[in-house]
Amino acid sequence: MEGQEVIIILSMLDLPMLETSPVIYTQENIMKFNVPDMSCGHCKATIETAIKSVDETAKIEIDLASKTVDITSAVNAGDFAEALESSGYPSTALAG
Ligand SMILES: [Cu+2]
Repeated sequence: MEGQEVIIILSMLDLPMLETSPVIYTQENIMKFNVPDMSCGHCKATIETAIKSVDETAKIEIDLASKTVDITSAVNAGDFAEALESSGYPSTALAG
């Protein structure tokens, strides 16, 4: 009797989690950063490596002329900003 009750309670808890977790964790956002110290292809490679260390599947677009980095990922912008900073490239988040 007690064992059956535990199984019923667990299955009630599991169902909503299975339905909601894919929605929460696969939501991707496009984040824009200004990286003022980025000036050449070597900087670009270092920045790409830093971003990939946070999210291997992130989509990255780097424009050296405007010193902007666009990242498409489900990971928070703050995590990328931290990785950029620790690889020597402080950044500012840009709107849109
Ligand atoms: Cu450089």
